[in-house]
Amino acid sequence: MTRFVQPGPALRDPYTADPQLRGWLDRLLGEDGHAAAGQRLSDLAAEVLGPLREAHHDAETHPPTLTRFDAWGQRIERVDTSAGWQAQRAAAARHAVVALPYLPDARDTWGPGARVVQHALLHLWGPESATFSCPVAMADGAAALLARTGAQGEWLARLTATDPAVAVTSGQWMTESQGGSDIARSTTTAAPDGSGGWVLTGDKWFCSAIDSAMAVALARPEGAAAGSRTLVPFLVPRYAADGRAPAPGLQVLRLKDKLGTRAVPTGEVRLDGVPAFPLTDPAEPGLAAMMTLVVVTRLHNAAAAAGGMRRGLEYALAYAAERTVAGGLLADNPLHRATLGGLAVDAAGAFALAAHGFALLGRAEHGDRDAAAELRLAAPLAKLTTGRLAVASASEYLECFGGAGYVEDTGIPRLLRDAQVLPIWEGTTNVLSVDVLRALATGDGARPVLNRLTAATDAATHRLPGVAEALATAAGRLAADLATAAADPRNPRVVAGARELALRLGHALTAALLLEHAAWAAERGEERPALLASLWILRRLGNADISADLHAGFDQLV
Ligand code: UCC
Ligand code: FAD
Repeated sequence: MTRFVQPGPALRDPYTADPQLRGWLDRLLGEDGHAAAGQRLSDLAAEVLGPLREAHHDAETHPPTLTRFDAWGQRIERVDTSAGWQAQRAAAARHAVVALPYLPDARDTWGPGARVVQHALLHLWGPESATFSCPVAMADGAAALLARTGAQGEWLARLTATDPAVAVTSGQWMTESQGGSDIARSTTTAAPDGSGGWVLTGDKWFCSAIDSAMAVALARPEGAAAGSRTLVPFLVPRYAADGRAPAPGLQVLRLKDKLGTRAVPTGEVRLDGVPAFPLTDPAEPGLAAMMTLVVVTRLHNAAAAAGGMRRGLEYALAYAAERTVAGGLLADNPLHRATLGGLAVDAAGAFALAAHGFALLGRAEHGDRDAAAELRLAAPLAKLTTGRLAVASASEYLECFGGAGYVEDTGIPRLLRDAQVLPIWEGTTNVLSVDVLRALATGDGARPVLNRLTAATDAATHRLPGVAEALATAAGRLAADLATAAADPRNPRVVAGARELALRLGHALTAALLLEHAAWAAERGEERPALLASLWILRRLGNADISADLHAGFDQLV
C-alpha cells in the first residue's frame, strides 16, 4: 500500500522573496544604501533558512527552567536555557540586531537610515528567533535610554557589542502585580545605601528574559510624590560580581507558565535591597525619560507583528502550492486565493507601519523635530494596529493549514500563541488607545499624520481616482472625529471610542504610507505597490468586499 505523505511547507529565502522589503529599502536608503546593506541581509537570511530555524525549534521545544537552591540549600536562582536560545543570543550579537544603529560605521553609511536597516534585520530574523527578539527589543530600548542620558557608558558598550562573548541583553521591569497599565500604583522603592549608592526593594511581577545581565527597573525614590511621573529608571545588574550568582538581595520567585513565548524565561522577581544605579536624577520625575526605552520596545513589537505576518504568509503560500483540494492545487482555488490575498494586504500594511516607525525613530534620534513630533503618535499607532492585525492574521494562517495548523509538531500553532502577546505587553490595545488620545491633545497632535494623509491622497487623485476618493471620504470623517476627541479627551464618550478612533487613524496612516510608496514605485514601472495600497484602502477604510479583486490580483500581491 502506498501511503500519502503531505510535503511540509518549504520556506523561500525571506530576503529575496520579499519584494515589499526590497522596494522599501531602495526607496528609504536609495539603491546604493540598500546595496550597502545587501550582504548583511543576505547573510542573515541564509542563517534563518538553516541554523537559526533549527535553533528556534530547539529553544521552543526545550523551555527554560529555574533552580532556586543548590543541593546544600544555597540560593542560586539559576535559569537554564536551551542550546537553541544560546545560539539565538550569539546570532543577535553577530548580526548586530541591537548594535547596528549605534555602530559608528553604520551611522556613517546610512545616517538615520541605520534604523531602517535594523528594521530589515528584525523583519528577517524575528519570526525564527524563538522570541529572542524580546530581549533584543529591551536591550535596544535600554541602549537608547543610556545613550540619551549619558549614564552607565560601560553598560551601553556591552548592550551594543557585536562580539557574542561581550554582548549582553536587558530586562525592562515596570509591571507589578497591582498594576501593569497603571504603574502609578507601583510600590517598589529606591533608597540610598549609605555609601553613595542606591538599593531597590519591591516585587516585579513580569520580568521577561530574566537571564539577561541587567534590567531597567522603575522605582520610587524615598520621599518622591505619588503618581507615575515621579518613578525613576534604575539600572539593576542581575548578577553578582562573579557573573553567576544572583545580585545581592535578588530572588527569582518562579518562572511564568505562559500561553506562548515559551522559550523566553519570564520571572517574578523579588528585590530586597538590590544595588541599582539611577539613570536620571532621582530627585526629578523620571517616567518621561523611561518612555525613551518604551517607544523603542513598542516599535520592536510592531516589527515582530509585521515580520510574523509576512512569515506566516510565506508558510501558508508554500503549503498552498503543495496541497491539493477539489481536484486542484489550493493555490489555484479562487476562495483560498482571496483569503491569502487579504492576508498579504494586511501583512503589507503592517510592514509599512513598522518600517515607518523605525524610519521616524532614526530621524528623531538625529535631531529631526518633525520626525519626533510624528513619532509621538505613530509609535502607539504602529504598536496597537499591528498587534491587532497580527492576532487576526495568525488565526487565519492556522486555518490555512486545516487540521495540521492545530497540531503542535508542525510548528504552526506557535504562530497564534506568540501573536497573542503582541497586543498585551508593552501596553495593551486600550492603554495605547488612551495614549493616542493623550498625544492628540498635546503638541502637534494629529497634524503630522493628517498632513501625510492629505499629501498622499492628493498625489493619488490622478493615478488612482476611485481609491483617492474613498480615502478622502474616510480622511474627512476622521479629521472631524479627531478634532472632537482632541478638544475633550477625558469625555467618557470620547474615551469609550478611543480604540475605534485609534485603529481608524492607524489604518489611515497605513494607507498614506502605502500610497507614498506606490507613487515612488510607479515611476519605476512597478504596479504591485499600487495594487496593495488600493486594496488596503478598500479593505480597511472602504469596508468594501474586494474578494474578487484579491483573487484576480493574487499573483501580484504575494
Ligand atoms: O511589557 C513589557 C515588556 C515585555 C517584553 C518586551 C517585548 C518587546 C517587544 C518584543 C517583540 C517580540 S514592559 C511593561 C510595559 N508597560 C507599559 O507599557 C505600561 C502601560 N502604561 C502606559 O503606557 C501608561 O500610559 C503610562 C504608565 C506610561 C502613563 O500613564 P499615567 O500614569 O496615566 O501617566 P500620564 O499622566 O499619562 O503620563 C505621565 C508622563 C507624562 O509626562 P510629563 O510628566 O512630562 O507630563 C506623559 O507625557 O509620562 C509621559 N508619557 C509619555 N511620553 C506617557 N506616555 C508617553 C509616551 N507614550 N511617550 C512619551
Ligand atoms: P491590567 O493593567 O490590569 O489590564 C487589565 C485590562 O484592563 C486590559 O484589558 C487593559 O486593556 C484594560 N485597561 C487597563 N487600563 C486601562 C485604561 N486606562 N483604559 C481602558 N482599559 C484599560 N512587564 C514588564 O514590566 N516587564 C516585562 O518584561 C514583561 N514581560 C511580559 C511578558 C509576558 C508574556 C506578558 C503577558 C506580560 C509581560 N509584562 C511585562 C507585563 C505586561 O506589560 C502587562 O501585563 C501589561 O502592561 C498589562 O498590565 P496588567 O497585566 O497589569 O493588566
